Amino acid sequence: LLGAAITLVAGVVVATPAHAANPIVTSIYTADPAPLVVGGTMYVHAGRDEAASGQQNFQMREWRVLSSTDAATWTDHGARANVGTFRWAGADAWASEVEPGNGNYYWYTSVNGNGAGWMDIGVAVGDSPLGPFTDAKGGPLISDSTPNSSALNIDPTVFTDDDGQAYLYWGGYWAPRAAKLKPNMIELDGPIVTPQGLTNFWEAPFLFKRNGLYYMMYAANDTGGCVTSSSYACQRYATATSPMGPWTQRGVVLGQVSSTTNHAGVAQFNGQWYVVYHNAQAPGGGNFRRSVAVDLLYFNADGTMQRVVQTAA
Ligand code: FUB
Repeated sequence: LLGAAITLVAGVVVATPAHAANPIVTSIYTADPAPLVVGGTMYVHAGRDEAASGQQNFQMREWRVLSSTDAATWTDHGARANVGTFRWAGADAWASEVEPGNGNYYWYTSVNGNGAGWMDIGVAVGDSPLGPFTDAKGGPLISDSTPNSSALNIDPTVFTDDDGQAYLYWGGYWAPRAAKLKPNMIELDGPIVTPQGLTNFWEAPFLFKRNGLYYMMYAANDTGGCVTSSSYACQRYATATSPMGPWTQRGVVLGQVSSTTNHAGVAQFNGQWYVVYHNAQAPGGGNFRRSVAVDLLYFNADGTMQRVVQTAA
């Protein structure tokens, strides 16, 4: 465990920010983490990988909540939503993210609609980051039949700007999508658009703002040399002066991880920036038995991001 350390360097007391021994949970496999800071707690909403050893496809039926008050010691609060939360869904509790709004917490999820095609995006609502959560709409927010939504409808990220306007990004397999949300957080406000500038976008967008600049991290199935084979992805990032873009490509922030998929989120917590992502490092882990990890994230003075140093412990 790496807690906050105090070191004496040349007579100056230097506090090393806390971060976790990675992976942060090893009793189960966890994936697709999305961090959310509320007060003095960092929550991580994540899926659970239930694939058997050697199984070569995802088996995911629930979303769990992890939390920490120091980014070093983590509590697993168990499953707080699952495929059954959505009566219209049947399988595949893929990537998700929770966003506050209207005094509630909205859990945007990738889930496979029953007979409705491939993947949809659902939204559940609860009155705390831990829930309990119930279906907020009674049907998908984004479905295969949503006009102009020919992207794979996975991996929602929601960001609420300082003026209260919320933005939804999602998508997979080369096709990012974006739309505004109405104040009720469960309906689109305006058209679905294809944001420009997200080079080599594959999946897993994560939108946040720092010092007035918008940042989009995403998994890139990359031709630019950041992965050893096209089975893997790295996390690229882009910046924009508007939450709908256009986006300017800035480079790689998180290189290839030990799982083929690469899914990450960012949060500022107790004055330190963190990246939360998954890999295959837990005992018995693999591409379909992934584990959440937390590492420190640093920005340069010009707002660019330093490449993350992945730690194992
Ligand atoms: O966990 C299932 C899918 O794998 C997610 O939706 C993607 O982001 C990738 O991590």
